[in-house]
Amino acid sequence: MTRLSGITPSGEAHLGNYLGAVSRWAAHSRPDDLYFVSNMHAMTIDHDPERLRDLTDHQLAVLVAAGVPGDRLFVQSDLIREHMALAWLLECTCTFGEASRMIQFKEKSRGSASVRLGLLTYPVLMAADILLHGTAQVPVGEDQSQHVELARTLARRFNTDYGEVFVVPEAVLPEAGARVRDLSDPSRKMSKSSSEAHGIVFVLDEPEVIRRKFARAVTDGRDEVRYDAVEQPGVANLLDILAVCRGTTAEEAARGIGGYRDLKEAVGTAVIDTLGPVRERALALLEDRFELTRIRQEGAERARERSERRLTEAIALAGLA
Ligand code: AQP
Repeated sequence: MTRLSGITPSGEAHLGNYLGAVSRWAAHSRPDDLYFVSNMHAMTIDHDPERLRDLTDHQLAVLVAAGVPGDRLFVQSDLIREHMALAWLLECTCTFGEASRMIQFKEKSRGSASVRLGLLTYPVLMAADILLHGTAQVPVGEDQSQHVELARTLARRFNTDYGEVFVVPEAVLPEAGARVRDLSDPSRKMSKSSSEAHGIVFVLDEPEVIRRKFARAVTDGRDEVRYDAVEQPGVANLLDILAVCRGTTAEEAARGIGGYRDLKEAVGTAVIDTLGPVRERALALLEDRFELTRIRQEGAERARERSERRLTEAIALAGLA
């Protein structure tokens, strides 16, 4: 029952990635699960090769430092031949209409004079990621469920037209996790690609930087610490973060906190305590190139072994061997 989840190195890992996804992957992963750094997905828009290389290592180091088991991890481009071979078989299974109907493609290409072909075909690459590894379940939010639906369609069509080879995956709701909002604008989620750096807390931020970012966090003029996501979204975001770090409910987290200054102080401290050990381990790994390379190579070997037979069979069934 393989579950597959990925993180795209489109920027540095932030508190939202950590509390909403990575810490859960570390705490609840099962032996068959796979986690990967989807660095090939970071190329659908302008990118700097050197930065992409660094961010790929950075994301891998954060995953390991957070406690995601090394034997369930790999970097997508370490299997670039495998992923691209299957992506081609699936591109020739997918219609142009299906690819161009993807909502994310429409949204991300709207108003852009020059749209990369990769932006159109990226859901097919995602289908290849899913099908190559025999994934049965893909934990995704609403924004990615259409892509999993496409992977299901392509798996069924390939199985019917050429022969049974792919597990037909299903989208499953990720375990309820914190949805962390931008500290400078709580109407939007904390995002790697946001332009307002002070609204994002990065996993590798120094403690003083974290404290400063929380001190500047947007709240409101009431100075009343209670959980109301509609009327007080900034305060609710801080309480949500505090609650996840402390393992309590947001209402419990609010108890005993007199004003916004105290709230910001408390949440800053809780986040520093939560991220501190992860930051330390990740920085140590980034210094230790030998260890990071070893983790990467072993992950790639394991993922390749697991997927090899399926890919060889699909290539043969399609008439290429
Ligand atoms: N703010 C968030 N709160 C909770 N979970 C979040 N995730 C992302 N942002 C938050 C979860 O992190 C995992 C990896 O994310 P991703 O790399 O696949 O891309 P994303 O969701 O598009 O993340 P970003 O940071 O917003 O990146 P950009 O700016 O490049 O689009 C996922 O499980 C995601 O749900």
